[in-house]
Amino acid sequence: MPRKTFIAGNWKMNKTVDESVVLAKDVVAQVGDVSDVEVAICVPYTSLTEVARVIDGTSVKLGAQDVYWEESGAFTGKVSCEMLRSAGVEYVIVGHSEQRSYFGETDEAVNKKVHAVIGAGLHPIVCVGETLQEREDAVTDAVVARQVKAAYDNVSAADAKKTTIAYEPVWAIGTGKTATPEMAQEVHGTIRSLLADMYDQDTADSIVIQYGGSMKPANAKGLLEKPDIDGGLIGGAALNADTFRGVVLPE
Ligand code: 3PY
Repeated sequence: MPRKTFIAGNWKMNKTVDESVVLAKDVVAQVGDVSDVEVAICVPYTSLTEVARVIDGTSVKLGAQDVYWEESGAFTGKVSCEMLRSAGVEYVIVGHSEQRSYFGETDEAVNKKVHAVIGAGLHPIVCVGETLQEREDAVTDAVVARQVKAAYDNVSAADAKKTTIAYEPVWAIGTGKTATPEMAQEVHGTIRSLLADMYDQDTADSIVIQYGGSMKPANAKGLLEKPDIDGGLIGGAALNADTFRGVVLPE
């Protein structure tokens, strides 16, 4: 079965509750009835419940930007999968490079989050990607393979099919630099082959692999035309409903 294109907006640490409601309404007006592309918006925790109300009854899905793997307890500042689920969340970003680099997120923590998210009946968007130094050192494939293998440690094929991978080269995040479609396809193809080795071809063919890193209307079509690029995790361009639409429905 062909993979459905999946575009998720990552609003990062932007938008108050009121601003989120305004943007979510604009997103619904632009892409709220799109059915051939899966569309999600990953909003700040504080805006989840209000945005859930806005998108209710539309085709736009709700996502969170992180989670903690424990179910409950003395973990000040953390939010559990069940809390997210009860707020209407379906997708959870894990292992974003900003979490890895600013907050010390390890491969092991990413794996625990993947298990917790799937266990709660939600869908992780697992972010992987190399730094500029790693690309220059020609270790991109090794870095991405290490991150994918670690994230999927002890995850069954059936559960792996519930996940999405976002390949986000760190050097392209928030910098305006984008990997060319050819560069991105090369890594996406490598990830798909790795998944086939780790699981089987059917599982590898089922997993949506998004590209992330300064994806915008001007480059979305070229990226999405590549055979192993199945969607995008969108930063800055997701903060405006017009540009977000331009990525969801590129011309
Ligand atoms: C970006 O495009 O900047 C992202 O980090 C998306 O997650």
